Amino acid sequence: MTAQTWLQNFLQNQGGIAGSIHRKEEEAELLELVASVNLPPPVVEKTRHIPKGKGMAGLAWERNRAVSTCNLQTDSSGDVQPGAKAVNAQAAVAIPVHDAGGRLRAVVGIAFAGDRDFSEDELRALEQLAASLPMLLHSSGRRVARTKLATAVARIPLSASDLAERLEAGVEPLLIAGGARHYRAFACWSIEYLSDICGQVEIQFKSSSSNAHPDFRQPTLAQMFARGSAPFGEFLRGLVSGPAHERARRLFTGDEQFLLRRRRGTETIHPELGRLLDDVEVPALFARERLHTVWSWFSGLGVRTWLHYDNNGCHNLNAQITGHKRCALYPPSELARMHPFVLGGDNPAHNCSAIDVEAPQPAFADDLADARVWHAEVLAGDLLFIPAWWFHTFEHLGELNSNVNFWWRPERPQWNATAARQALLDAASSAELGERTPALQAALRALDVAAIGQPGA
Ligand SMILES: O=C(O)CCC(=O)C(=O)O
Ligand SMILES: [Fe+2]
Repeated sequence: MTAQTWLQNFLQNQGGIAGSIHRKEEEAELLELVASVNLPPPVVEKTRHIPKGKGMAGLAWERNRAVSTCNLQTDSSGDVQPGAKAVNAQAAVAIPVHDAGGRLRAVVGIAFAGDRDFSEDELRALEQLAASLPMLLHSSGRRVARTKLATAVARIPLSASDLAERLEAGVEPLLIAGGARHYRAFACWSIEYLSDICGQVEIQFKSSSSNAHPDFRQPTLAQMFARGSAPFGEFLRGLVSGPAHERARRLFTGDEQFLLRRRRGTETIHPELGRLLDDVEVPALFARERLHTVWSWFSGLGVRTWLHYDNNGCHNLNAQITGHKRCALYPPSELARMHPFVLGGDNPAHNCSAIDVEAPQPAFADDLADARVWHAEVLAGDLLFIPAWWFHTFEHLGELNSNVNFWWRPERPQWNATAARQALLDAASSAELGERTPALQAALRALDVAAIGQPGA
């Protein structure tokens, strides 16, 4: 079980509506956020690291006992940080969690709907319940190593002097804070505006049986890759109306309709949706000749894009125009732990992982938890840089999420496990292999399995 799952269960059992886990390393001077439920992004940002004595969690550490408030919104004790008001809840408790040796290991936060006073007995009961957590965080050396591997993607300004070089090098993801705020799209994209300019355009969109896109939870390829069609304006209105689970079932991406493509020096702009390009700007962070493809993305609350790498070998700048997304990114060296669908298998989406990150299958859960991961909260106006070959998956958290992303070919293509494996796939698909006999399928599969390698090798 991960800390996130533990927290979800804890909230459910205690009737909490929002919560957090901050971990404390043995010698650390700060608490570090390792799991959260229903915290608005600015609160996540502000509470990523908490010093002793600051806010309810910092005070729970300092006082070594649970700290509670009857109402976060109206608290006047001084124990609650003003920023905590952004959490949509009232009563709250910060619970210190100790290991068997009595050392503080974590602080668990839980918030409830409505005012509530907590008796000493209730607080002790919560402490006892929360005490099952340190086993998760520190039950073995392996777990300790595992939870240390999460990195917050660095937020940097568009004006950072060496930005273009850092992107070209593609060593790690970056969040260019406010890097798309100057786009006209940032100021004016709304359902009304988009419907005015492109509302009649007939589009196709992904139509999932769940919130996952593609929906690899389904048994057949037809269900995994199902599509619907509608005029663009009608599609957009559907994203923000109707029951919550319905809103997450639809996703429009450039798979359905690209905005711009540049191939061998010639740019092709989509005759109808290409109009959207007038409201954005191709980033000046790479040479225009290197531009490969521009896509737009539109979705409602709750969509999950499945864990995958972009198989075009391009660097990617993804501009968040409206809404916001939470993203996890895994470096190409983690290929084996990502368990991509193998060549010669039933699933043709070879750049996608077999892992359902929202409910990891037992066979994959340890590898997913062991993989080094970068996390980013992408807010409207931000530009997220996804280096070539990095795996990524997004949770869509705004009411209307709209993005435009720009892929360009790196000047010096990188060679890593994922790039090498994709080269094998590309060679296999361009080779004239004739009819694929079972023996040939098995051989291709063996090659791909060898290229993917073993976790941790
Ligand atoms: O926005 C998303 O959910 C996915 C974005 C993505 O996969 C990409 O930009 O390559
Ligand atoms: Fe992608």
